[in-house]
Amino acid sequence: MTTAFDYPRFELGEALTPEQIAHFQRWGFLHFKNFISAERVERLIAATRNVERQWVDANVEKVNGVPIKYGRDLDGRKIVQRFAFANQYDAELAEFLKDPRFKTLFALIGSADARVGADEKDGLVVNHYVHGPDSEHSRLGWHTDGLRDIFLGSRLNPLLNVGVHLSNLGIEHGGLRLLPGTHQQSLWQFLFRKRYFRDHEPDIDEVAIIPAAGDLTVHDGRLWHRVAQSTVSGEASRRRVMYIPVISGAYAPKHAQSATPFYQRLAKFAK
Ligand SMILES: O=C(O)CCC(=O)C(=O)O
Ligand SMILES: [Fe+2]
Repeated sequence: MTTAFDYPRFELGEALTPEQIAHFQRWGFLHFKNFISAERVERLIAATRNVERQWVDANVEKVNGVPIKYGRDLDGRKIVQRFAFANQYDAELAEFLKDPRFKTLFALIGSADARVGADEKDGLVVNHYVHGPDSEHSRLGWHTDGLRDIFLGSRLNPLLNVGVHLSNLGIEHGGLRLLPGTHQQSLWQFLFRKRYFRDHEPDIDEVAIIPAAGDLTVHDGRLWHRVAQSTVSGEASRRRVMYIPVISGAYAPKHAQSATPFYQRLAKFAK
């Protein structure tokens, strides 16, 4: 079962504090309260709906080579459950990525070329989970976000995955589960600690991230994590979270002709 490792919640100021940096270095993640207001949360959700409408209408299967995951909402309506590069389809989302506060996090990467990957990796990812009869997306197996770099044949450049949480969660709603400290591990452990995307079992050492809407989290690209399924179903299980890649290394923008990365096939097991 999930342990009650009660980790500290921080506030994001003008600069990271030594305590925040030390926590990140030791555990590989940080949780900041109240990054955006409830009103901003609503606007961002509306923006994702706008993108969803465009993609459902046009039957968009991939954006810049990255497959878009569809499912059915509780009322049977077709919805997007995993967006990639959503920022390229909505001005509000594009603007959000320019929030100067994301730059405060660059210090965690310790690399002079740290940047928000607006047109790299998967761009702005939005996950919309709902636990209902026809939802295709209610959980996600154990993985690290850095594996894709290994598959792409490049070395693992420092990578942060910055989560902006748009739903109020309790532990019963499932959600992000992290294995603290696993960002400092051997390559073997990085590759084989668990079976990528296939393993869903809770880990005795995992930590449950329980955010309120508007909170921000950061995790290291090498940290093992999963998304637990909600133990309640229906409307109460709805969970939306956006992920912003903060990356380093050679600039590698994606475009409409980009090939589908091999690791995306692994992610197919993600149910
Ligand atoms: O939904 C989440 O909180 C995490 C999703 C995730 O790990 C991913 O998309 O790589
Ligand atoms: Fe992930």
